[in-house]
Amino acid sequence: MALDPETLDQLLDTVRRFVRERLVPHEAEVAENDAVPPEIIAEMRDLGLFGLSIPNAHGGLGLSVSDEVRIVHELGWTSPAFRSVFGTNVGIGSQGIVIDGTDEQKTQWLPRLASGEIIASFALTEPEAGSDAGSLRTSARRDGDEYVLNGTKRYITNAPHAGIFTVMARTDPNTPGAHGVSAFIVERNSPGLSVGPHHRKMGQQGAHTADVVFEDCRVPAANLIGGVAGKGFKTAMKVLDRGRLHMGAIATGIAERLIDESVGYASERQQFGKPIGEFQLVQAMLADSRTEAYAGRTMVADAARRFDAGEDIVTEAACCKLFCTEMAGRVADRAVQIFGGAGYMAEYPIERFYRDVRLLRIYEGTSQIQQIVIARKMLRAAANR
Ligand code: COS
Repeated sequence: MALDPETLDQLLDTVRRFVRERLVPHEAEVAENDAVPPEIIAEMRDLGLFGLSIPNAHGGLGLSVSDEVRIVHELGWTSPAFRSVFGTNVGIGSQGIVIDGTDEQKTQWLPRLASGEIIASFALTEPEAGSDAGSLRTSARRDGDEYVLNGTKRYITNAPHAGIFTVMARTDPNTPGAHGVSAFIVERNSPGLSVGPHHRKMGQQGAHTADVVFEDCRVPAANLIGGVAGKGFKTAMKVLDRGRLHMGAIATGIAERLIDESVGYASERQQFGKPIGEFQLVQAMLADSRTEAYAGRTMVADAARRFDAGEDIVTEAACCKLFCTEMAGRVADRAVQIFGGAGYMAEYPIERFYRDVRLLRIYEGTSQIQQIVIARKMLRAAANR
């Protein structure tokens, strides 16, 4: 459901001020300490950020995707580690339940995710199954009223903080590929579930990922998402489609911040007796970044509108993820170039953002996976003409 324009404007204004006044001043500290301060997380809860995409009926703000991407765009103005705190509750951790969960599952879990009482993580990737998600090996064997899970999930965002995991596991060992996979809600304190130490990463310090190990982990059969086995891969794909629009929005938001930093520096930094922004070669970099960020923002808004209208947006979501994350990489690279030596130094934020944006082209489906999704759809459509 879309908010009325006035309420949306108020929410956008509140989030914009929160980002610029509360989050930006903490960026360096979060990177240094590899942690978002608890009082900031409490403020995120109060603002309703954990429940942006969860329906009103279950305690969230119930934003349409068009509204969600505008809010997420604002959040892109600061370190992506902040968004990551509630990002899995808004996106991949909760949406499996929102899209395909039973009424009981929604009632049981969504209000607690919307309030931020618990964090949800999305557990698809495995040591041997990344881009080829359908080859996953984690098994879920039915045993009476329970399933018994065995396997390892890798690089799971927010795993160290999660209260529940949406876990994709193979319920039918005789069906290889996507069709033997089911999705489960697995509680953190389930016997047989353990979370490894959080990984050290290139960037995005303050956002945590870890491996999740299932050793004869018992899960009630009632926690099978949607109550029907064999649908988990499709649930995961639908979750990722929506997530790719969200990613497009965050990438364009970060690009806007980097452009703002670049323009500020180009206006002040003097060389050859004048601000470097007066040189056309620097202007070209600024203009290319502005043009590409505008293209990204516009395509995300268009795809979100189509999503809200009920159109099939698989191709458009992949286009947004592909273009916007690659674009953010180019904008970050130009920002380093405009800052010159200062762009390489840790005392300025550019160096940190440069490392942070590198992940955008990898997680929630690499650029190459987006290309495959787009091209396959084109070729299939051509074959059916
Ligand atoms: N929405 C709904 N259903 C979808 C879908 C989507 N976006 N994409 C695929 N499906 C369905 C297909 O229609 C097919 O069902 P039917 O056989 O009943 O028609 C089934 O799912 C299997 O699809 P497909 O044959 O395309 O599966 P593949 O194993 O070839 O894999 C890709 C497809 C590569 C697209 C998939 O594995 C993928 O997205 N990988 C990347 C995973 C990822 O993003 N990982 C990041 C980490 S998780 S944060």
